[in-house]
Amino acid sequence: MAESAAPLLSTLRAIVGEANMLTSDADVAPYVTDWRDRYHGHARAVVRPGTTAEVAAVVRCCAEHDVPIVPQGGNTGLCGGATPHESGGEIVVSLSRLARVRAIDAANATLTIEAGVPLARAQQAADEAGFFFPLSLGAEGSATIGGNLSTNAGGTAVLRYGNARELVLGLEVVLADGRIWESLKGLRKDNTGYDVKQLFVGSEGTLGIITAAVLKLFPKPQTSATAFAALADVDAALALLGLLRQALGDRLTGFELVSRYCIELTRKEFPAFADPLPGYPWYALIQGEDPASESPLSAQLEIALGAAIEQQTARDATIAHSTAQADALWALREHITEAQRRDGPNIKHDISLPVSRIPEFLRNARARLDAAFPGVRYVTFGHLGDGNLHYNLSAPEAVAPTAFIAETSRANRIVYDLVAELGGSFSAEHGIGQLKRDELSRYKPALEVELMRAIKHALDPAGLLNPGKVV
Ligand code: FAD
Ligand code: 2HG
Ligand code: ZN
Repeated sequence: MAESAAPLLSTLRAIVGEANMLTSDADVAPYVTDWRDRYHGHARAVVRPGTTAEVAAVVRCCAEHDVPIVPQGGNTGLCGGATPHESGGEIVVSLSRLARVRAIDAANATLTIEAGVPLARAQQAADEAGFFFPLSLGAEGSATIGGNLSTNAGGTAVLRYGNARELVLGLEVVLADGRIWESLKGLRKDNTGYDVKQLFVGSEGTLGIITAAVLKLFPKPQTSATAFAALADVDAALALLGLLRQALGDRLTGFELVSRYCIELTRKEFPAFADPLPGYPWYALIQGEDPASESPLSAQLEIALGAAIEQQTARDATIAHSTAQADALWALREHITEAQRRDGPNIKHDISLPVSRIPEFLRNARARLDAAFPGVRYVTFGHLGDGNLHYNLSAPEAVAPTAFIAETSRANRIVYDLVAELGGSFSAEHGIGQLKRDELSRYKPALEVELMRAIKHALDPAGLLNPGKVV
């Protein structure tokens, strides 16, 4: 480091104020461990700037002192991207105080919002203005817009609305040297060369710190329908997906796959949840939405599911008849991650495949993993409509979770080699962070990694933004 910590910390304190400069172990603790409790780091300090100008001043100060920075939003990321390293040399920059809704442009159907706003609050702001912001995920109460964009988050409505990348029209970003790049015009068309904002989306804090964004708004759904279907196998899930696409078109907004074991695990940890259709190996949670208020959506969904049962694509199905019933079905689905966390440390695989190859993947992966890890528990669920599975593995009952976790590389090789064979990706929506950095060099073409490094060097030549993450 170029200088001792004292002038650095006193300058940072002067920028953000005493109350927003955290240095004691107790104050810093929540910021140096990830949601899964998998990574434990240290930091010189956590700073919480309250404005873009303060973020810029913090970054400039760190650049002058040659001190690396870890940007952090809601700290719900699943790949360790927001956790500082063990060295303790980094400054965590928490964006949580950049939490203002700056503007809603109704005619342009856009929301300009600061990076630290939690996703649920952004949804609420859109709703209050008579619009809909469709990004939706289990951690939306804490995850922030800046984190969502930096990880290019997916979630449960990608089928209809796309990933975070598709929902952004403009960004304000603090660059590695502290300059502010402001492009918050909110244009739907702007063909003036490279689309620079998209470089920052999915870059996980390695190219710049997002301080604000212009987001696309959509008409508010006036009618919605939620159903839960029981399936004999995943081939049937694909057939049902095709059938519902035909029946509902782009009013089919979500199609989630859930295995029987996920339901059992979730009900073990949360016994109050009902078991909607016991006795089948697989389920699909189906969401339909229509901006029209007099929509035949529910009736059409019911007819389509009836036809699916008749032709034995689905074995059984239930349609929610109230918001409470719909919420209960979604709560069961959204608590799988927390249930698996409570059950013990596990190996996560957030994989992406052409939807058509998912049954083949599941058959082959199971055969290979059963042979390597007898008794391994498969916690398989995810966004089937997007070809995105959470193919998570929990330790066999007879094996201590820590011993199983020690086998992560062996399990990853089996899963990711097969994903690569089938033309898929080892990271669908959670990103790379620290967790999948080695996989990036292994599975991404060397030329592509070279291009990524060139971009990183161009935007952050000193390597001070979230070093050791992504690339
Ligand atoms: P953080 O965890 O704080 O940070 C994530 C990364 O972004 C880090 O690399 C960090 O350095 C960087 N970063 C954060 N803010 C900024 C910023 N302003 N500028 C630059 N870099 C920044 N993800 C999905 O995609 N789909 C899901 O369905 C989903 N469900 C989840 C359910 C649960 C229960 C949990 C715990 C997580 C889930 N996630 C999901 C993962 C997580 O919520 C998302 O990755 C989310 O987008 C992270 O937002 P965050 O604000 O918590 O980011
Ligand atoms: C989800 O879809 C999240 O619920 C979390 O992406 C997935 O727990 C996981 O692996
Ligand atoms: Zn997911």
